[in-house]
Amino acid sequence: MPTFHKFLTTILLAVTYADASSRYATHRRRDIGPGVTLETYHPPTIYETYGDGMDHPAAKSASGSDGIEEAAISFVQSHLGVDQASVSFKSGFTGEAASHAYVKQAHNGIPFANAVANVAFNKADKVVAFGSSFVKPRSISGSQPTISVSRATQIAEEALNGKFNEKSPTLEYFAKEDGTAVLTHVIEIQSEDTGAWYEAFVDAHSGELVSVTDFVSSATWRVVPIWKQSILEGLELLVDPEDLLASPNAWLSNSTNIKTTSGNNAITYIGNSQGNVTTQSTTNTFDYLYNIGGEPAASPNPDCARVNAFYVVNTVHDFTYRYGFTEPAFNFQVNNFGKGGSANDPVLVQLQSTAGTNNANFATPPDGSPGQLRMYLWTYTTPRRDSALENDIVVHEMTHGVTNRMTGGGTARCLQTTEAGGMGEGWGDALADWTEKTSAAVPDYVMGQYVIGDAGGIRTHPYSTNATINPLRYSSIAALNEVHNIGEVWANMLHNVYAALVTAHGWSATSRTNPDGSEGNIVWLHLFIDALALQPCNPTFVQARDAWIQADANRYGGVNRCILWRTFASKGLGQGAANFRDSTTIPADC
Ligand SMILES: *[C@@H]1O[C@H](CO)[C@@H](O)[C@H](O)[C@H]1NC(C)=O
Ligand SMILES: *[C@@H]1O[C@H](CO)[C@@H](O)[C@H](O)[C@H]1NC(C)=O
Ligand SMILES: *[C@@H]1O[C@H](CO)[C@@H](O)[C@H](O)[C@H]1NC(C)=O
Ligand SMILES: [Ca+2]
Ligand SMILES: [Zn+2]
Repeated sequence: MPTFHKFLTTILLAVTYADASSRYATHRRRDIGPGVTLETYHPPTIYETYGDGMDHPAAKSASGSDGIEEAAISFVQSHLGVDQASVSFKSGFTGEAASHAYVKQAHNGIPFANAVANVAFNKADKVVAFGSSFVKPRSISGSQPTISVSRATQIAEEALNGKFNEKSPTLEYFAKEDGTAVLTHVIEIQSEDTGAWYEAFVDAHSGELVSVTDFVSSATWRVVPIWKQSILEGLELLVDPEDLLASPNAWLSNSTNIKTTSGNNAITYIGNSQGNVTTQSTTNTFDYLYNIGGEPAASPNPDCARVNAFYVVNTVHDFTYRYGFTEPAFNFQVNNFGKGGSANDPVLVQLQSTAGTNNANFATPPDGSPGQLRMYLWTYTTPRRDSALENDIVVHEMTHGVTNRMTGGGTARCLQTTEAGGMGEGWGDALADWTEKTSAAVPDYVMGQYVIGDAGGIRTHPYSTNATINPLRYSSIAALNEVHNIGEVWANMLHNVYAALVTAHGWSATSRTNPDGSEGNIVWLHLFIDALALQPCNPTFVQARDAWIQADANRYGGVNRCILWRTFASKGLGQGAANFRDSTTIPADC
């Protein structure tokens, strides 16, 4: 289907980040599948209000339903200077204070999908408001389709990765951004897998997917985006950040109209009550600012903290899901949607816990029992700082859940030794490091700068490809006995593996939702997740290295084998490494 693929490539390229904000009123960009983005168009809307009201051509009585229809059509005709056949009545009703009519633009008796108008009349039968997105197309395509509904259905199913839901398709015109109007087959497509539910507009002459309506409404979150480290880099308002393949019912519970920071993957609350959540009874907009000069417990900070932690934990759920931390792989969800694994184990995210200070922890019980993430306040600064606003801390903690569940088959018993527990700390830092990349560059990475109020962060060294800046090697472990310090050795190795893979294969900006690319950052996370399930219970560094190399053999036929050996060996974890004695040896064929 050359037309289709060419089209999707074009719409992907046509969207540039820079001009996005000026297009919010007329455009919407949607990720509709792995690596596929569709930008939909809605003609500009004019809106006029008239206070006490304006007379209109059919000023008889707009209150009966026939009256509204006639009055609205004649008003639109005269106000916009269009003929009667261009206006088709859709619906209307009379309320306590006004009567409302909704019309559509039409051509040859076929309505337009995205060129509509609404007229309101007051009790004195005067027009009080008029909104319109009617268009004056420079060309209109023929009103007899030349592409069949069944062909259009195939195109829509393939593009949206779902199935036609048997709702009768309709024929409607669609006003395009280039000033033309095209005839479209309108077909509903749903996906059981992702929960997606779209209306697809397929050009009935060219077969092009022109637009979609997305019926799944989700939510808006003001958060520290996952690619930023902390609140110091600023909050942003994100719309629909969830990945519906990983979270089919989105992040919020669907059982009630009252939405809270409680959903299928996580419950985020403050204090000792799981009911102490942030609640939105009217809209799905979780929009709270943060006052950095105020204490974490002073409004609006608790709400912002709950929303950000909820967002980060769900985001980690979603992208690790894409790479294999799924229901049968022992993940954390209330409802497993019949996909295997043990259910009823969301992550309970407790913020501002008074059980401690200057730390955070994650308790991972076996699959089927909820994980417990506890975040404490940090007291190095005045006011104190809440680690819920430092994404790397939240990601680090969530990674404990991922690694404890995936190593050894969901028993949560297999990262208990000092060496394995040390790597447990390292994986968390390494995954936080991964989430914050915004280009192929691999700058030094410093954990925990915000909570401690110090650019040096909470570890002994930055993670770095420069051995002067981070001299840690496999043999360094011999002098270390604390899991976080041991973890730094592992995280720095993984930082260097990441750099080597990105150097070899490039970098993908869509790695969190598209695990199918060949870029180095995608390869790195696949090997990271795959190796967890491959490695033995309570692995050593040597065994964990072997699991990465085996993961590469399984997934990529071993194409990265020498890159992995060279990088691990550069840190002393070469072929002869044992008992914290370095080896820089690599296989002879590397
Ligand atoms: C709502 O959620 C429940 C359980 O979480 C699920 O069984 C049900 O299918 C969901 N309903 C919809 C419409 O998504
Ligand atoms: C609930 O959260 C608020 C902050 O929104 C906090 O002040 C209060 O102490 C919490 N209640 C309990 C019972 O922990
Ligand atoms: C490594 O870091 C040291 C110390 O900051 C610096 O002098 C050196 O130029 C760096 N090497 C490279 C290759 O960047
Ligand atoms: Ca589970
Ligand atoms: Zn930790």
